[in-house]
Formats: sequence, structure tokens, C-alpha cells
Amino acid sequence: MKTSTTSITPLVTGIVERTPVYDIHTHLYDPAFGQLLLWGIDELLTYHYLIAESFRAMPLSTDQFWALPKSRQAEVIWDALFLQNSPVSEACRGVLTTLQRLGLDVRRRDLNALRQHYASWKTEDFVTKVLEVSGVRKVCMTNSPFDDLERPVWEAGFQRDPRFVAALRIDPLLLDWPNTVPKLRQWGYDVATDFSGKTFGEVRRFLADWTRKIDSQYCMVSLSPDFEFPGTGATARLIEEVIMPHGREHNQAFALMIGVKRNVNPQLRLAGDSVGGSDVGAVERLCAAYPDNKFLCTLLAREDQHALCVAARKFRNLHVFGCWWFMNNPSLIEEVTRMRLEMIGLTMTPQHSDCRVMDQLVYKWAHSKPILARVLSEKYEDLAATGWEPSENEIQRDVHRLLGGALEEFLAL
Ligand code: RAT
Ligand code: ZN
Repeated sequence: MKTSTTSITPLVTGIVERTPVYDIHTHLYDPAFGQLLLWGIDELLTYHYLIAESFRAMPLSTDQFWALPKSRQAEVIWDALFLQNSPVSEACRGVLTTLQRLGLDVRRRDLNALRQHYASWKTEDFVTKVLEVSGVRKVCMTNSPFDDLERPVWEAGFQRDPRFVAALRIDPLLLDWPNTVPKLRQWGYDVATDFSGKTFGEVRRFLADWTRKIDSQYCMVSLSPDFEFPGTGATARLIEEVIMPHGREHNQAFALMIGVKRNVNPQLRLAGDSVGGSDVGAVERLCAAYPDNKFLCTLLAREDQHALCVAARKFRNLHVFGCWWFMNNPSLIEEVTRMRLEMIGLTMTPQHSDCRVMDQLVYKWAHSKPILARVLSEKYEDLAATGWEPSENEIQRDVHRLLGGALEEFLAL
């Protein structure tokens, strides 16, 4: 059955709302990881996006702030960003959307009442509730064998929760090779700082072991604006000799998240990173040099988004994803999603959540989905004006693709 053009927006909105999401990049954990899976009101309030904003609005010095226990940090952020100012920023609004959709009453502005409400939940039930409320069917974690809290959990083994899939994060390997060598040696891999002997083969064995151990969906790294390829440093060398052959052998796409300037303000700790323009040419050269490898890419700088779309038009082995971090604001999501649909159609993943706190799934998707519905409706209306009216089935198919299905297809190829 064809739909009439006048009803397209409500229809699309309903389909987008109901279509379950595969969230392809988060910092959430399978509940088996215990304390590593963050959730609750104090975690929401001490999200690093809010920490960065709160320093602009509160009287404490950074040293005074960091000396506080987490519950006090949450209180001073609540005071600075919610009570002393109206919480209009995207990250602040996100806290309120989350609480509201979880059934809490935000009108009283009472942090302790919110805490009491949270106290009645158990982790397992809370995870299920959040996945249900946010409409998320599957969550991709970020899994680092170099994380001393995470590694032992994998090594001990556990019963996997099928709603949480893994992705292998390898920043220390590619960005801090000299300090990674001793670790690899300690774990039984015969590697040398100067890449001599069996080094490349041994790093491949390390990646293969972890890819299998965690059942990795893809392999990922975040890179600074000055990332170049080809290059003479350890990063480019390891990409050529290790990551590329590993990717082909184990069908592991290589996800590049480029544009983060780490630690521009060290006093802010995890909240102290910034943004810089990247060289999209480096991504194009990788895609051209390795046509049998698959690449995922998201860029942090707004000004790089157009060039990345152009690159994706040239390389079918490049899958563009997400509005990452500083891009994850309604005005920018709308602009970028519209541009991507216009330039590469449905062969991309417009959004991922990057959640660090379980509850955030609720707001990240509640805020992004209406934008996607709006932009998509506009595009269908443009089609309908030609007489090409999309059917309900076609819309469902398209939306499934945009909410994770396209990535699943790309990775399965
Ligand atoms: O978005 C974030 O929370 C950042 O801190 C980073 O973790 C970033 O998403 C990354 O994966 O490096
Ligand atoms: Zn991330």
C-alpha cells in the first residue's frame, strides 16, 4: 500500500520511534563487568561532558572539585548547572530527558528524592528497563585489553549477555608503542621496540587472540588531528603490517575516530580533551591502498564532515558513522544527517550514542531519533513530489538500515 504525502511525517516518526536500535559505539559494559558498568543519578551528573560545563559555572577550583567524593561532585554540578542556571545545554537537557522517561519527577529539583528513587533499582533490572525505554536492541561496547580493570574479567571468562557485543580498542598499541612493548612481552608475545624479529607476527597473534576472546565486531582507535597515512612513525607502520592483514584475515573492519586533541586542559582530566581538523586525505589513502579492508570512520570536527561524505562516495569500503562527542548536538546532528543522506543515501550509520552511563541511552536516542525522523520525512516528501511515494515497508527497511542495520550488513560482507 502506498502512503499519502500528507501523512508521511507522522508515519516516519512512528517507524523511527519503534525501530529497535543497534548502538554501534558506546563505553557501556555487559553487566558481568560489575562496577565498570556505570549507572545512576550521580554517574549521570558527573559525566565528563557536564564536568567540563560545570567548571565554567561554579566557584570551586579544579583541585577542590577533584578532591571531593563522587556524590559531592554530583551535588556541586547539580547546583551549578541545574539550580543556579537553567539547564539548557544538550548534556544537561539529557539528564532531565533521561529522568523523565524513566518515570522520575524532575519538577521538584530535589536531588535526594531522585537518589532515593534510584536506590530501589537493581543493576540487571535497570539495564533491561533502560534498553526497553530507549528502544535499543544491541549495544556495542569499547573493549580494551590494555585496561587493567577490564582485562581480568575477560581472562576469567563469564557468561555473555547477548545484548552487549564487543569491539576491540587498541589505542595504546598504535599510539604508545614504546610503552606497550613491555606489556605485550609480559603477556607472552615476542615483540621488539624496533619491530625486529617476529614482532609483526606476534602483534597479529595478540590481536587474533583478543578478537576471538571477546568475539570482536570490529577493531577501533581514536586518533589526533595530525594523524597521517602513509607515515613514517609507529602508528602507520603498525597499521600497514599488522592491522590491515589482521583485518583481512579475521574480517575485522578498522574504525577510525579522528580529531581528538587529548588533554588540552589537563586540570579537567577526562573532560580536558578538545577538537582539531583532520586530514580526510589520510582516510582516502588508506581506503585506496587497502580495497580489501573495511573502514569505519567518524570525525570530531564539524568542518571535516563534508569531505568525509565525499570520501565515502569514492570508497565503498568506507562506512561513515555517528555524530561524535562535540558533534552530538541537535543543530549539528540535523545538519550532518541531512548532508549524509543527500550525499551517500542510506549506506551509513547516522548516529551512535557514545554513552558512558547506562541511563544515557535513554536521552541520546530520545534526542536523536526525532531529528532523524524529521530529516528523513523531508527527503521522502521530496521523493513523493515526483510521484515516488515510499511504502511503509520501504520506510521500515530504510530506518532499520539507518539504526544499525547498514553497519551489520557492511560488517557481514
Ligand atoms: O565521547 C566520549 O565520551 C569521549 O570521552 C571518548 O571516549 C571518545 O568517545 C572515544 O571513544 O575516544
Ligand atoms: Zn567513544
